[in-house]
Amino acid sequence: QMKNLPQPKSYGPLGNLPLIDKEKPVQSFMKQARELGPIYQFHFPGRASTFVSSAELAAEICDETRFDKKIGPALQKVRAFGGDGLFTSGTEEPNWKKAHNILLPSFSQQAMKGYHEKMIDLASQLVQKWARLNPNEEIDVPDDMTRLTLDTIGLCGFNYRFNSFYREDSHPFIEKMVRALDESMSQTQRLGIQDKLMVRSKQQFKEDIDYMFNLVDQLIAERKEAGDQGEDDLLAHMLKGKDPETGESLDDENIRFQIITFLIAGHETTSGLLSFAIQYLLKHPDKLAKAYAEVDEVLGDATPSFKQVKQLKYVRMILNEALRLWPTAPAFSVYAKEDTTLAGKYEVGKGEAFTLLIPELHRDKSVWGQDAESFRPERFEDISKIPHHAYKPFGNGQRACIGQQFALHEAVLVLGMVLQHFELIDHSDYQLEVKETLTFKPDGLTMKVKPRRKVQMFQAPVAEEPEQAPEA
Ligand code: FDE
Repeated sequence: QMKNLPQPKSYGPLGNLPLIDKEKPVQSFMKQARELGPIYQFHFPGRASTFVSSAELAAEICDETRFDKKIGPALQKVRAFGGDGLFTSGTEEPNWKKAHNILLPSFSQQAMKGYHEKMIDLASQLVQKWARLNPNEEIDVPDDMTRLTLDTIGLCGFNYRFNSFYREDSHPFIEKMVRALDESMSQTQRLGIQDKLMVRSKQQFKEDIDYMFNLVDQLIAERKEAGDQGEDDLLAHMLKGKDPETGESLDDENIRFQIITFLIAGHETTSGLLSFAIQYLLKHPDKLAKAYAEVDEVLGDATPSFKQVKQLKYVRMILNEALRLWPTAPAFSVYAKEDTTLAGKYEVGKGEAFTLLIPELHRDKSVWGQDAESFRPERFEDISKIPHHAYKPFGNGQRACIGQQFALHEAVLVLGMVLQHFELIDHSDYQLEVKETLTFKPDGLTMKVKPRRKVQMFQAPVAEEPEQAPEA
């Protein structure tokens, strides 16, 4: 392992563990980066992690000829339910490449056109819900965004309706999934012996995973039973698709892992993204005004078309900037494929791993400027000016987010429709607190809204049609 790297204060056999806020591990690592610099080592009992956070070092570890994605301890735990699905499999595992090849066409621009109408379906459920609130009612922003994004990936991916807007509480799948993610995060921070004693948590973990498996297996079974009805969703592609390289298709167990992966990856992160964007708009009335102007000009009263979503440039810039300050998937890890040198000065042995702290990279003043901490969507006016390895909210290279276009199309469409219909009100003078469940969310963010225009609903005819005289 690398020597002579900065390290925080050590506590005997516990190493640096006591420095972690258990509820906010990534934010604890971010804090250490600010004190220790762009590369440092953090010691857990029995293992160490090396964190990097500058644009210079990010460019190095994003070189795919020398580094590849590492399934670190946290992702290892998530494998209990993500298995060898896309997110939690190593690049060298046969199912990674196979699934990657089979699923890539499901995320092309062409495929987005097919999802557009379904995305509108769910976005209108959100708009209608908010339009029917009484003036004094509060909106729990992350809650409603989670309803929306879960339902969207459910419908676009598997033609399944979670119908989250018709439930008081979240769908049971969410409760179990959040608890399972939480447990995998906690397991990585417990000492071996502590972890063995957590019998109840382990039992719960198993029950939660069983529930997820059952729901998903049922979905697969129902689709198989119904036979091919010409669906053009992820599930259809998984069941029918063949890897052009090997001619093989995915087996049932792997399809189960992929579905769970897409349900998790496809909604937590996008829901956080929309929530952070709203948080920043509540705090920046000038940017909000600019966004209203764009939405009114591009959309007017119309339901957004696919093309109009592409024209909402400023809304997209707002989302890019929210992802810069709070990338909702905040870190990823790589390992060295061979012995190598980092930035000309750090000797790295084969197999050694690095974790990139994306929010710190996104605040590197040497590339983002002195105002790196402020919310300024205008930075994204000209994407070509953003240094290539300074912005990684969707990860890197072949292991980057396959759902990027999906998430952005959905988020632009939803934020566009929200701004089209509502004035956003920061009724409680919200102060940002970031909650972690492997992903980031603004904790406890609520707002109130006032309608800006009439929301389309069923409308009673103004007067009865006069009876028509029978034709002669
Ligand atoms: C992926 C991803 C990533 C990378 C990670 C690592 O490297 O480890 C990241 C960073 C991300 N992703 C991010 C994000 C953000 C957002 C908003 C999102 N994301 C969204 C989404 C949606 C969907 C559906 C998704 N997403 C999905 C996904 C997947 C499947 C993956 C894996 C890929 C591979 O192949 O590896 C990802 N994602 Fe994401």
